[in-house]
Amino acid sequence: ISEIKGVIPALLTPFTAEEELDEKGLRALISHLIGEGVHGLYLVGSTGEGFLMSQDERKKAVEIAMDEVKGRIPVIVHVGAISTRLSKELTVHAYESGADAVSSVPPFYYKFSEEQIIGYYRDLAEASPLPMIIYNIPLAGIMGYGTLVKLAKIPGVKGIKYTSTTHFEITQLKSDIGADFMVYSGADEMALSGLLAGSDGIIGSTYNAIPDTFLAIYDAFVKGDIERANNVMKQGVEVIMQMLKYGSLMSLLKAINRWAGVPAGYARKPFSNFTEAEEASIRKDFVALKKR
Ligand code: NAY
Repeated sequence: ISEIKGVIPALLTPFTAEEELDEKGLRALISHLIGEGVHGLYLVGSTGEGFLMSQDERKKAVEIAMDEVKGRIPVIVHVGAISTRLSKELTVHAYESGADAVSSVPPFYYKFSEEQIIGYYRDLAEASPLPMIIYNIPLAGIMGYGTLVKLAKIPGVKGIKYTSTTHFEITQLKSDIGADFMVYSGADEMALSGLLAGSDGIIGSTYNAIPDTFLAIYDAFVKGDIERANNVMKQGVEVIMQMLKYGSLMSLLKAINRWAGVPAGYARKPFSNFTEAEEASIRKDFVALKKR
């Protein structure tokens, strides 16, 4: 798992305007991002609208992606579902499809106990030889530090995608669990902070649209040029804050790709897509932002 590091887009899943999984779009987006130089991909997570897809669609998206990537960069597959049984099926499928790691949010909605959550991860870790990356994100209910430490000690659990802003816990995890426990920082607007706290990589939604920004931050960080990293981060924060204004991030990230000639499609309902007039006006906002 130590080779999975750097800038890792939480890949969008392109759907057609009729909401069908868009194989051509998915392939085009992947080949575009690999061309931009990203270091890995995180499939069917929150950004990938995984929870809006059927089991079969999730599997199909993974198969298409693995075929398009062809081993060029590592792939992490998000296998989270509320039911252990469903998540295990996706885990085994990810393994058989050649993924490099799996990742999962904790089971949510029913307020499962800590014991049940630990049992969930243990079952998934045992379901395949793949390293499991736990996924702490407010959308599924943030797990406390004590729980994270217990989870990190489960055999097969090799890392965490840390999508919370309390970055001192990244530093703590690295010293409490060990330097080889992989940490991926998931708050795009805090990418540099995450790296400074000790993260091995950064996984995020906006990397689908502005991978160059994060590749520049990562490159400067690795070379020790923190001033340059910080300057690029500042510009990135401005763009991300603009992106969050329209209330439908996945639709926006897909639209930005379409404007650049990458057919990333549309988001699935209940997410809303923009009308042509809305897109034209949003596009102007971004052109204005670029000129500043
Ligand atoms: C995933 O699984 O798709 C992610 O990694 C998504 C992480 C995102 N966090 C949330 C809460 O949605 O990329 C971030 C987020 O969109 C970004 O930081 C902008 O706020």
